[in-house]
Amino acid sequence: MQTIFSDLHARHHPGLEFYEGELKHYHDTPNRAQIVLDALRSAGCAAPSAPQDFGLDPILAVHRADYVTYLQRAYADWVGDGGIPAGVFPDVFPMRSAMRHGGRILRPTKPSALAGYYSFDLTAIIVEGTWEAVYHSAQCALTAARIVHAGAPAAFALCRPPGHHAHADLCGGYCFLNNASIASHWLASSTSTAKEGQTRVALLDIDFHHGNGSQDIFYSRDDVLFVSLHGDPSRQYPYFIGAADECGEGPGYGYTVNFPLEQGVGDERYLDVLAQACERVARYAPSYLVISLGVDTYQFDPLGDFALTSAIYPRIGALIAQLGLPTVFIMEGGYAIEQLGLNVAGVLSGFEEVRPS
Ligand code: Q9C
Ligand code: ZN
Repeated sequence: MQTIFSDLHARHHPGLEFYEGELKHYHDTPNRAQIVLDALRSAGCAAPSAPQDFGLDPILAVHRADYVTYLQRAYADWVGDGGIPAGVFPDVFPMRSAMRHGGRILRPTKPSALAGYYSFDLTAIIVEGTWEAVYHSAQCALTAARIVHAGAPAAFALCRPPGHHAHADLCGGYCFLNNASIASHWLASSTSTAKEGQTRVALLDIDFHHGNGSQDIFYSRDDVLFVSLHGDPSRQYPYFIGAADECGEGPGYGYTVNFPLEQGVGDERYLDVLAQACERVARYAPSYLVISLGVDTYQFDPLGDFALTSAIYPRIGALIAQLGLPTVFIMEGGYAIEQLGLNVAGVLSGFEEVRPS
């Protein structure tokens, strides 16, 4: 299958993130993308293609315009205000009860406070090249969506930065623009293959972490089904949302499906739950399937607590392929550097064995 990749991802290279009470090395390192590329080349895959440019419109269809403007300007404004060159760090977050005052919170002008207005944690660090990187990461997702829309059985967007934690107006969890949501919305809005007026898209999130941004973006919609398997958010990042009783609201009720899982999940247990998730996708009978592909479910991932072995990844790809749907794979997390390439290539090759392109 075709891989879409932009080397402009390397413009985003924060050195530090804040967790466990200190500044530590940033987990979403630029070499993650290179490692996946190398593994795909070793597996005999075709060389990657550069993304096409869809402009800002498909991004603005998912993200708030003021947030997109913030992402574009944040670094310059921060440095202009005397901020450290290492990147933009929020120093305050809106208090929940501020929402009481007319259902909104005030938008500050101070760059460090504006960063808190548009962030939910301290791990989406904005540096000088961040906008360029996230813009092209989203274009990779859109290009892969277009390839599948044009009839390919599958395509892989090697996105970096990742996207599934980003909300319409919030960054966090190494994510700024929600690549999988942008691709899903673009496909759902495509009319050429709509059978009964509406194109349905299933977004299946298999990153270790709950896709809080994707869930929130589609929470009240029935034209995008969101299904996620993840470490239980009562125990694991991103915390606060992703429980099994979150099912969507209004017309979206029943179109959000969460499988929060216990620590130490092994291969057979994971495949059992993934089969349930796939059954829900099949029942929805979508025109397209988008996969938020994270491999931080791997047993030695520094940010996960599952116990999956590398042998599971081709089986995951095969299970997804058995749905028989046009499928867009979007790269999300995975931080066990030594096995990252093997695990990602495993999912894609497992898919291709069932559905060769
Ligand atoms: N002590 C993705 O996989 N920090 N994002 C965790 C653990 C944030 C993960 C801190 C993890 C974000 C796309
Ligand atoms: Zn993750």
